[in-house]
Amino acid sequence: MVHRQAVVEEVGSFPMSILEAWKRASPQPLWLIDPDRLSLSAYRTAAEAYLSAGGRWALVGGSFMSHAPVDEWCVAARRSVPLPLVLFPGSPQQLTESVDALLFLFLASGRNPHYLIGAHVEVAPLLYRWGGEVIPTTYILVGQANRTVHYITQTLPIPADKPELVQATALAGWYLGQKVIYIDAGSGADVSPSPEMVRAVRDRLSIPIIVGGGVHTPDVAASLIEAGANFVVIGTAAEKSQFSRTFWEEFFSLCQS
Ligand code: 1GP
Repeated sequence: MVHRQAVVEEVGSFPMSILEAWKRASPQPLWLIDPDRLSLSAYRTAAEAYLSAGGRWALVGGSFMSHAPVDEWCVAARRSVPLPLVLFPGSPQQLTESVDALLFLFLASGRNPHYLIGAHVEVAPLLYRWGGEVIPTTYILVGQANRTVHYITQTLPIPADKPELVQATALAGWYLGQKVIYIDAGSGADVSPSPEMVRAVRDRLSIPIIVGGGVHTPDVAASLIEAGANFVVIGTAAEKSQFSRTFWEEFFSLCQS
């Protein structure tokens, strides 16, 4: 079998992967969809509001899902709106071929072998057969150890006052060949990752930095972008806004000013 090269976007006559597009994109908010919390009937309106405000990609996934089968959800979502979806998988059970790319998460802040190599070996043959774009991502949990992701992964986050540890962890991921850094305070966190953490990583690395968890306002998102983030992930706050177009317009205008 020939392993397909993922091609999801074209600029001129040059095909471009999502990772390449991310490297060139201006810093911006990035919507995280939890299929457990967004019905397919509500998805179309929500996605159109995001696209019209300037959204170009969305993450899909979550550390724990009990209702929506991710595969069915993504198949139907892609038929409904042409918004590229990037899987942010909480477990191998969330794998689906109906996405445009997948974050291959290396949970570098933790010391649980399952999230450092175990799950990766389980899914590698499936990814090979799929042949889509796999984005090696150093995933760093920070802040207070009170989120679902800590319980599910049985790992401790890096304390909020240790940007130098976040920096060292990101560097380790980069030396291991990973292409993106994701600093996450966990969905619904009271406090987002700090600009100091982002700055510490940006001081050392030029690869895309995604930051999320507890970003509730455009001001916080703008401060993270100012510190060097390429993407600020917004999940819970978008849900609370009922995915309104004004909500996204405010985020995009402050993040891109
Ligand atoms: C969690 O970074 C994401 O993994 C988004 O978090 O739901 O708090 O926006 P929120």
